[in-house]
This record gives sequence, C-alpha cells and structure tokens, in this order.
Amino acid sequence: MPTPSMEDYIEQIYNLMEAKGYARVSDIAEALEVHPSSVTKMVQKLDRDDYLNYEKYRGFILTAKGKKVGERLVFRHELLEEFLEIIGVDNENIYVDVEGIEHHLSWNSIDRIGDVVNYFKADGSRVEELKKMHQEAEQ
Ligand SMILES: [Mn+2]
Repeated sequence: MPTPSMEDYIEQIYNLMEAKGYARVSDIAEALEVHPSSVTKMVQKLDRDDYLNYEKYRGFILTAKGKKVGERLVFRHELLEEFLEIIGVDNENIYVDVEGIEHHLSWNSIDRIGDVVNYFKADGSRVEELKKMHQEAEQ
C-alpha cells in the first residue's frame, strides 16, 4: 500500500498524464508545491515499487499498477469533493479539506460516502431539503 505522500504523487502524476500524456519533475513539483529534489527522491521510490517508469525525454509514465491506483485516488478525491459540496461546505474550503482527509479514510468509509452522494443525486429535492436545514441552522 502506498503511503499518504506516495498517494499524493501518484494522484498528481495521474492527473498530469491525463492532461499532457506525461509528467516531468518540474510539473510534479509545481502541482504539489514541493522542491524538485523531493520529487526526484519520491519518483525513485515509486519506480522501485513499480508504480512508474522513467522514459528519457518524455518524463514519468505510470505503470499499469500505478494507473490503477491513480484512477482510484482520483475517483476518491472527486467523490469527496462532491460529498462536501452536497453537504454545503463553502467552495473555498472544499479542495483543501479533501486534500486533508482523503488519505485518512478507509475504503469502507469511502464506499459509504459514495452511497450518501448517490442518495442525494438520485433526487434533487433531497439536496434542497438539506440546504433548507442548513440555512435554518445558520439563522
Ligand atoms: Mn487529492
């Protein structure tokens, strides 16, 4: 299992690959707001653990294993954003809050949160009802 920090890297490399087809050290450093030397160290570890390969002139490419993990991490991130949005969390908090909690929930919790998201998405009036409660509580 990747550590939380490895998860952050795999997730960002997955996003970069989706956007550009590859990921360079400088792109990863920028996306994660870390120093390029930290990126170099981590990609060596991810390479050793068979999550990615380094290709000269192209940059880093996720292996099949890395892609599979990356897909799950991006799904989890998007699900949690959707969840916080549905429950009425202010937009400016959503990204940072998801980054803070995503590595610390079991897949069991993620699946149950997925049920809640589906429950609300199945019927728009449920979201409206929750919004009303939210507004009343704030008065
Ligand atoms: Mn994330």
